[in-house]
Amino acid sequence: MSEKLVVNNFPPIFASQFSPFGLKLESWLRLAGISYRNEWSFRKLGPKGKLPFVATDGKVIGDSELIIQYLAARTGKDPDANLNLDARAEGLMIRRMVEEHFYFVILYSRWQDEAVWPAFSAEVFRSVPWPIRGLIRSKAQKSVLQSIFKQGLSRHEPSEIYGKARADLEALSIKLGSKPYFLGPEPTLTDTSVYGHLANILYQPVTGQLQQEIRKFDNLCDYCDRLKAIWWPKEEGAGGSEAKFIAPDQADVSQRRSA
Ligand SMILES: N[C@@H](CCC(=O)N[C@@H](CS)C(=O)NCC(=O)O)C(=O)O
Repeated sequence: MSEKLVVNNFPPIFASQFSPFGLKLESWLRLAGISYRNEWSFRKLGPKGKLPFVATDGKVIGDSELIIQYLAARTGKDPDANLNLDARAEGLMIRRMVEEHFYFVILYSRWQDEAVWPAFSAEVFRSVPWPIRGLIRSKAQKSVLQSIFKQGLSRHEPSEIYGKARADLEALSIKLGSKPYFLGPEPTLTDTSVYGHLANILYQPVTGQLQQEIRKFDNLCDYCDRLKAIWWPKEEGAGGSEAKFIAPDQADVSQRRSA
């Protein structure tokens, strides 16, 4: 890549990248050892109308999975390179469950559950000028609530919604067992996805039922602590709070050291 990768994400809150997909992408970049710099915005929603997206090689690419596929091929840095077909299939199924189902429980727990929403929204919209803060906040909430309703999750009772989350977590806990990572002795793409979603809630200072559900699974909590210590050792939250991360194998390190 000719120029440093630019990662567009939401501004961090609670010292964390609060988009699970954004945290997945940044964690993967650290796992792969690819340098990047962040640009944070609520408004720049990328080529697919979503965050995260990246700009590199004169291209703008949206969707964490497509971005990662592109970068792995482009740089030859692919933590999944040695996985066999069975492990790849298992990883895909785990990511699909976490990203296409558990993610909606995260949305529900933050944007609809009254035990979390007031404190969560106060933090998310803190940087919006106060005369328009209320309007932006309710517009954003309306849009998220519509997406959870259209997906179907919020048509259930709260007890059913958190019951579904518990089932996802139990499945993850069983699959992880006593292994350090989901697919083997080293972390892979799938771990960045699971971490991006679980750590986002586990280390969030606003507690709520979803966090309590995660806390019931010791091996998942230990797993998040383990990955946080590798990828985000200095962060107070789940990670993604630094404006800049320079991979150790990049030339800029020498400039930083001599600065
Ligand atoms: N499949 C996408 C999902 C990205 C996604 O849903 N991003 C959310 C934030 S976590 C977003 O941009 N939402 C804004 C919107 O839908 O308007 C990925 O892997 O990047």
